[in-house]
Amino acid sequence: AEVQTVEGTGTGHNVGAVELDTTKSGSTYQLKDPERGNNYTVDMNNRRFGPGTLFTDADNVWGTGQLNNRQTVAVDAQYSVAETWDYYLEKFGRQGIAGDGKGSFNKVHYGNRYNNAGWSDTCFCMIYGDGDGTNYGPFASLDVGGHEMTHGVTSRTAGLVYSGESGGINESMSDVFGTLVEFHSNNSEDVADYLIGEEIALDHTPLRYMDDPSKDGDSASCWSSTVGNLNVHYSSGVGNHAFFLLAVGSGAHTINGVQYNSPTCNNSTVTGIGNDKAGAIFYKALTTYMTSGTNYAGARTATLNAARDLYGAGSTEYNATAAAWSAVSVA
Ligand code: ASN
Ligand code: ZN
Ligand code: CA
Repeated sequence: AEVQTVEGTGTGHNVGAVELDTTKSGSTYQLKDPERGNNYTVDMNNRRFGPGTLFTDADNVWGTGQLNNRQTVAVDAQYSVAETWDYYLEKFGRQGIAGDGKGSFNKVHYGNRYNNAGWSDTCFCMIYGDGDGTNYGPFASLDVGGHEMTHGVTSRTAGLVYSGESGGINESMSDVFGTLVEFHSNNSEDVADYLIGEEIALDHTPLRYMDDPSKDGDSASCWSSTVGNLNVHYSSGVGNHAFFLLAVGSGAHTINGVQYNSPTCNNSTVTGIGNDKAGAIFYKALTTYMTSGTNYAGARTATLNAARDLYGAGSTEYNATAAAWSAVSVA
């Protein structure tokens, strides 16, 4: 059958009404994006194994916003992949996760009441559970999608090993770029913040807080010699806190109606340089200077090298990068 790109529309659970680029094959539409490496979404039909079924539709209007429609969370997942693709392309000229123009795919309705999302290097794909319905709803949302795709970017670049301090930095990179995707998307339903996973818990309690990671009760806001012993989703706090300080700055800030209060570990005051510059420094560090075994001291050096390349040694941006790491006890 003749195949062409067409403009579809959809309504997700978290992202509301959005436009989607889809594929027309014969008289049927497929949830597959030819503008972005043929990213596509399949329904796992609540199984954990097997290929799933590509979402298709008769009128190219996808989902209803209601969870009794199986397409609804597929819209959230497909949209978050498109937004992540566009973020990396527009900011850094990166064509997809591997930088080769090839898309990935989403497995939604993965498992039964499954409380997680994830990236797999093996399938070059993402899984999204529906949540248990008691504490969590479906996991497909902008920051989670950006987080999971960034695991793919990290795997294809620095290759940060997923344990110890390098594992915490790996997790932090996913939180940083998931957050920057959320800001770049400027979606009216999923308002951008420096919180991670605020859309997925039924009571909207975030999984993580970048301004002061220890607010979750488990994460580290400041580096210590034992931080690498924590779960990587908690040792990430040091990197998340450094990024918040670099982008926004220390102390109290209200952004998009959300209040933050970011302490420093050394009683310093840090002045932020904004999301775009902080993101550029972290991206260049991740893709140019970090390696599989980079620890937090190495992350400081990598971001300073990136800041020097982008803005010059001794620039405001370079000095802010140094100040942000010092403020989380990475000297
Ligand atoms: N959603 C989790 C993450 O991406 C899955 C995991 O534990 N790796 O971090
Ligand atoms: Zn992760
Ligand atoms: Ca968020």
